[in-house]
This record gives sequence, C-alpha cells and structure tokens, in this order.
Amino acid sequence: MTKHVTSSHWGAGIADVKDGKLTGVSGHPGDPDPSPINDNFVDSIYGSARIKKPAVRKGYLENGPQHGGNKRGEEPFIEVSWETALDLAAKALDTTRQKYGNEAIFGGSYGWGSAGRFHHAQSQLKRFLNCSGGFVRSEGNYSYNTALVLLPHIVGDFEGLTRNGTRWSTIAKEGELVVMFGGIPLKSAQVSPGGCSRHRLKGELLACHAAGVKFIDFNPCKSDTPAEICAEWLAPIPGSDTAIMLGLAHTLLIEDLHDQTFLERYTVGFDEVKSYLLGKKDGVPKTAEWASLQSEIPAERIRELARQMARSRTFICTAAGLQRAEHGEQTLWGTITLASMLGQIGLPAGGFAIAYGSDGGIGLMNRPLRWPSFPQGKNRVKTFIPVACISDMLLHPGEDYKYNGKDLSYPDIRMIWWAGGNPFHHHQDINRLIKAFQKPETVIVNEINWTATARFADIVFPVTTTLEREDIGGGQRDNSLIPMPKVIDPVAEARDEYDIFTEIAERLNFDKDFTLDKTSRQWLEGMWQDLCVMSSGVGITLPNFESFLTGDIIEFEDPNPETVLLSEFRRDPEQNPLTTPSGKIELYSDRIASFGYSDCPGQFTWLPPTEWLNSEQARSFPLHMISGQPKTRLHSQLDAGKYSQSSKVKGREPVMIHPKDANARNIKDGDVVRVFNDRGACLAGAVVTEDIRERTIYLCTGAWYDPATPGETKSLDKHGNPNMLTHDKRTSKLSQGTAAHSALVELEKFEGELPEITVYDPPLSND
Ligand SMILES: Nc1nc2c(c(=O)[nH]1)N[C@H]1C(S)=C(S)[C@@H](COP(=O)(O)OP(=O)(O)OC[C@H]3O[C@@H](n4cnc5c(=O)[nH]c(N)nc54)[C@H](O)[C@@H]3O)O[C@H]1N2
Ligand SMILES: Nc1nc2c(c(=O)[nH]1)N[C@H]1C(S)=C(S)[C@@H](COP(=O)(O)OP(=O)(O)OC[C@H]3O[C@@H](n4cnc5c(=O)[nH]c(N)nc54)[C@H](O)[C@@H]3O)O[C@H]1N2
Ligand SMILES: [Mo]
Repeated sequence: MTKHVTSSHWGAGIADVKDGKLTGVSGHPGDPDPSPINDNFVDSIYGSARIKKPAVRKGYLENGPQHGGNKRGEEPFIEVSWETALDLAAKALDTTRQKYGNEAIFGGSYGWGSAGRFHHAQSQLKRFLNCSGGFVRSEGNYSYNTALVLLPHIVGDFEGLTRNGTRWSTIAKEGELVVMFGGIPLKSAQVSPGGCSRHRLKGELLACHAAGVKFIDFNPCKSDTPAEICAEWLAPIPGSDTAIMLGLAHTLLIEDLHDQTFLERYTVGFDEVKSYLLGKKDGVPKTAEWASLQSEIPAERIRELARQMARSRTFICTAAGLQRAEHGEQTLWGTITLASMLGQIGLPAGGFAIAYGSDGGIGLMNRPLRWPSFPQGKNRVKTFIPVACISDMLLHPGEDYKYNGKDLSYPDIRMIWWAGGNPFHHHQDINRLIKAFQKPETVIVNEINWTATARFADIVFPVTTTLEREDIGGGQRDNSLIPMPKVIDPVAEARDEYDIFTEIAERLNFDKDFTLDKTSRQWLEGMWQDLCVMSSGVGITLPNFESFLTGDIIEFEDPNPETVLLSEFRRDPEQNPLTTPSGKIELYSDRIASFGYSDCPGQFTWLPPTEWLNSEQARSFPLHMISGQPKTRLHSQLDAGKYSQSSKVKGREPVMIHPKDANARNIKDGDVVRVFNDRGACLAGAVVTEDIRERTIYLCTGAWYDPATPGETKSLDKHGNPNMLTHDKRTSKLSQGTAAHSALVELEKFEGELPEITVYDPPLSND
C-alpha cells in the first residue's frame, strides 16, 4: 500500500493505492475536521458511470451537425477512437468559426471542475478557445451573483469584503451576538474552492459559543446550523428575510436605537431609508407587525431582537443561499442597511458578513500570495452573458435584455463546449434547458462521468481525474500549498484536458500558441518557479518541484489574522474612502436608481417574490422548496460514490418534510414521493423531520437528472433533481442572478412501480 497526499475542493487528503489501484481517500491527518466526501472517490473513478472512451451521439455520427431538431439526451452514443473524436471536434470548431464567426461559439462553461492550478478544466478550455479566435464567455457565478454585482455599487467589491472580512477568532474575543440569516451551514463549509489544508469553521464556532457569544438563526431549516452552538431557531417563511430586516430597522428607528452619528459620517441616503421605513413612500410603515405578517416571526420577537442587537456587539451574517432567490439583492442591501443603523461597522465583531459558512475559508483564513494559474490568453470576442442567462441566450438569439445598467443582446450560438461544469445540474428549469440545448449544431463536453450534461452532448471526451495527473493544490482562500502527485494511471482511455486540446490545436495549426512548446510538466515547473520567487518575498524557501510533489503540505503564515472589516474606513473615511461613487456606504444609490429597474430600485425595498407561501400560486402548489447544497457531495460531483449513495432513500435524493405536511399527504418517513409543479416533476425519498418548518421542503441539489423516458417532454425525473421544479427567472435586471430558492411545489406519495435508477449506466448503443 502506498500513500500520497492529494487535494480536492473538500480539503487535503491521503490517497491509498494498492497494486496500482486506488483503494480509498481519507482526510489529511493535520485536518481537525476532514470531510467524508472523500469516500465518494473510489466508486466514481472505477464505477460504471465513468466515461471510458470518446463517444459520439448516434445521429451526429451519422448525419453530422444540424441546426435544431437534434435528439440530444435521447439518442445513444457510439464509442469511437480518439482519432475520430478529435477529428470531428476540430472540424466542428473550424466550420463554426468559418461559417458564423467566433461569436457563435459558447465557451462560458461554468462550473467547479476540480482542484489543481494547472489542470483547471475551464482555464484549459478558455486558453484553447482564445487561441482559436475567441468565444462568448459568461460573467459571474451561480453562488453569489447579486453580491458580485450589487455590492460594488453600495459598499465595495465582494472579493475584497470577504478577503478582508472579520475573523471568527475576533468574534470569539469581542462578540456578543451573531444574527444569522440562513445560518452557518457546516455542511457547506466542508468545501472551499481549490481546497484547504484544515477545516476550521466548526472549531471556531465552538470557541465563540464557549466564549458566550449568542447565535440567532433565521432559517427555514434548523439542522443546517450546528446544534452545538445552541442557536435560537427562528423559522421564517422562505423569501421573507427582507421584510424581517425592515421590521428590525423600523424598530431601531422609532425607538431611536439607531446610530445617527455613524449614518451621517459613513453613509449616504439614510433619509430615503427613513421615509420608506415610515411608509411615506408607499403608505405602508414597515413595523414589526407588518414584518410578522410577511414572515410568520412574532412581532414581539422582532422588536425585542432589534433592542438586543442595539445593546450588544452584534455581527450580522447573511448566507449566500438567501440571495439565490428572486430579488436576492434586497437581502444584501438590507443586511448593510441594518448594520449601518446599528453603527458597528468597522468595530471588532460588529458589522456584517456575506456568505460566511458558504465556504470553508471565508472569515477563517486568507492566502498569503496569489497562487499562479494557467494563463487563459486574450479573448477577441467581446460578447458575454451573465452566467444564468444560458437558456435565454440559446432560445432567444438577437433578443435585447438589461444587465447592471447595460443594454445587451443575445448572440446566436451554434456551438457549445463545456469542460468542468454540469449545467444539467446547476441551471434552473431543466425542461426549458433541454429545449435550449437542442438548438446549437454541435455540443462538446469533456467529462469524467456520464453526467446529464455529457448525455446531452454530441461529442464526449473522457478526461482524467485529479488522481490521474500531477498538479499544484492551492485554495482560493487558504494559506497552504498542497501536493497533488499522480496517484494512479488514467482509467481506461481518459486523457488530460491539456493533451486533448493540444491535439485538436495541432489539427487546426494553432498548437504552438496553445502549448508555447511546453509539456504539462514544463508548465507546472514554470508555475512552481513563479511560486518560489513569490514565496521568497514572504520569507519562505520552497523545495524543488519534485520534492514538493512527493512531500507534505507547505503552510504559510496567516497574512492578516486580526482583520476587522472596514476598520480603516471607520478610522478615517476621508483618507480611506470606499470605492462606491460617494466613497461612503450607499443606503440610497443614485446610480442604481438611474438604471430605472422596477425589480431593483435605488434603495433597500421589500419586493415579494412571485413564488412564495403568501402568493396566489401557493393555492395550487402549497409547499416552498429550498434546494440548497448537499452534505454528501459537492454539487453533482461523484454522486455515484459511496457517501453520496448512503444518504439516498430507496435510491432517491432525500427530501425533508415536516410531519404535519407529511401526515396531511399520508406520507411516512422512507416513502418515495413525487414532487411536482407546472414546470416538471421528480421523485425523491421522504425524510420526515421537525428540523424543517411547516409548508417548506428541502431537496438538495446534485442528484443526476434521470428521465423516465428520455426525449419525452417533461418526463419524470426518477432521481430527485430540484432543478426540474425551479423557475428560470432571475433575481432582477441588475444582477441577473439565479433565483433558484424561490419555487413552489406540491408533493404526493408515489404509488406506482418504482422505476430503476439508470443514470449511472453509460448511454451507449448496443448496435
Ligand atoms: N436549484 C439550485 N440550483 C443550484 C444551486 C442552488 O442552490 N439551487 N446552487 C448553484 C451553485 S451555488 C453552483 S456553484 C452551481 C454548481 O454547478 P457546477 O459547478 O456545474 O456543478 P458540479 O457538479 O460541481 O460540476 C462540475 C462538473 O465538472 C466535472 N469535472 C470535475 N473535474 C473535471 C476536470 O478536471 N475536467 C472536466 N472536463 N470535468 C471535470 C465533474 O464531474 C462535474 O460534472 O449549481 C447551482 N445550482
Ligand atoms: N457539502 C457541500 N458544500 C458546499 C457545496 C456543495 O455542493 N456541497 N457547494 C458550495 C458552493 S458552490 C456554494 S455557493 C456554497 C453555498 O452555500 P450556502 O449558500 O450557504 O448554502 P445553501 O445550502 O444554498 O443555503 C444556505 C442556507 O440558506 C437557507 N435558506 C434558504 N432559503 C432561505 C430563506 O428564504 N431564508 C432564510 N433565512 N434562509 C434560507 C438554507 O436553509 C440554508 O441553510 O456552498 C459550498 N459548499
Ligand atoms: Mo456556488
């Protein structure tokens, strides 16, 4: 048995290999709280869902590219030689750019891929497409797009706010009260983009609790926050947090508990907020009673909480999940408005945080250096889309739309190339996406596994996993370099992305631009050289690359453990202005107001979602579905693995349902249920629990879409993908973010014969 250090988005690990085969991956011994997601590796690497050879959809192989009328997701695949697949891909790329120009190629390819600085699938694809003349890219992410777009207008860019965010260690020392909208889900903090050497959040939260910090959790789901911190659970109607924040703000205002001095010195626009709170703009004072009507949180609790917040050192934490909903911008603007009224921004353990807990690094650690990455080159195509507009783009070429003050129109896409992402996992309203995906002439997907996205391609390239290639591990917010040696040989015919793209570039005569005449090892050694130079700047001498690969984690000093968000601004706002137009916190933004968007006006505003428990649709679909992140995997990755499978109920994704809602439908724990609305339906396995509030269900993302009848319109998904049910409306015209958390559904016991799960078997032709 040999042991090798390795890394993944869920942390540093140790891979065990016997006779050339991977037998398991466990957490690194230095990690106090390693993630069991590692247990998914073995089955995903060797199981039936692994793509073993290049494959081409039958109709595409027989008839070539067609515009519309394609049978993607329905027709089987035929395995072909690497030569054939590479030739076909080169031809499709060349024909598309010659016939329609590079504006017809979509390489946005959103997704998490795997850890590793060099073999980063998206960077590889983007460099390749850039060398080929460019592509339509996508901007932003599904995670916190409203934060990316809104925050620079009103307080500063999200990356800066998280990088310089107040640490949990400071909250343990100085804090008294943490008010969480959406909790601090430890399940989410298992994951950190690019990996981490230690999972620190649980320890830090326990230290806060031991130091006497009180936690309050507004969350429809209780169990997403660790029981050990004894948070007071307040379970609002999903989507009503903005109203609660307004109710709190109203109480602060009328009881004169707000910090007028802070507001005058550090913010602009409070008069507008005041007038809105008092109902002078719309005739509705935002009292605690009013907030209670929207949220079902008792008015007295809202009022008392406002007082408690004003008399304590209070830290307001808003989870990323909240803004993944219609008008998600408002939950962030509300957070900042409330924190400004309390006047504690810039004080240790005061102020606000966005997305703490949605990542195992934010608020815990920082990287000391900017780790090197594989250069993507220059994109000559200027057209882009906000990432969640994928179906709109494919279905409505040429149509105009608005985004963050810009008037844009959708390009006419003829070819899609995806590497390192799974849109049939991540995008909303999959039945709509299925239609959209039939339009282009060619779809190419590089994948490890036969995911739904691979099944909706024409050409599928099997790629290596992190354990089958060597790389440098370095997390986006972590202080360590983690060796990623090659642990096993590539399974079946899988190849590295770099080699696949090099071969296609050779066929089209731009391989020298792509490779700069370097092998992967030479690129890695070059990146390591850069790291050696940068590290010596912070007093660390790195070993040579070979010794790094065979050695252990290299940890750097935490660059700023005492950071307090916006403390410099607080100390001297004239010398340290914010990057907003006024240099201050903008509680009213002239710039946003000037865009004239009714779905995102110039100040924090209550705009009820179209789908929520107080809307008309709740009569037909009376349950609110939350579709957060799964504990047992990263999104859809390694869903075939042991740990992910261990959570399933009769093979279906678990759905949490309150006993009252279950009883009313004659559903028992462990029953298979059909969850449905007008957009689609899926099966799921009932977990009856009081951890979820009434009239709300929780179905995590990531079960691979497994249609009962591929090709049939709105076929039942046998497996439990919540995006069968979510709508494809965006947060607002400002950020065009996903609004996945705003969805109403109904469910019933599934009575028929239980269909088999078939999505882990390859969709290959038997002919
Ligand atoms: N309803 C609902 N939907 C959501 C969300 C939600 O809360 N609710 N959350 C959203 C969020 S926050 C996100 S970030 C997205 C995530 O969406 P994605 O990032 O698209 O999801 P993943 O499953 O991580 O997809 C990564 C894919 O890359 C593949 N892969 C891994 N390594 C490699 C590699 O080296 N090369 C290649 N070619 N492929 C590789 C994996 O097998 C996997 O299929 O989902 C979003 N969707
Ligand atoms: N294990 C695991 N960890 C992950 C991921 C994964 O797939 N698996 N994905 C990673 C990624 S890409 C991201 S972006 C982050 C996302 O991290 P988060 O955004 O933090 O995760 P979510 O599970 O979407 O939602 C967070 C919380 O919001 C609550 N919530 C939902 N709707 C409402 C509401 O209307 N009001 C209130 N008050 N609360 C609400 C949910 O109950 C949940 O507890 O997680 C990361 N971590
Ligand atoms: Mo995300």
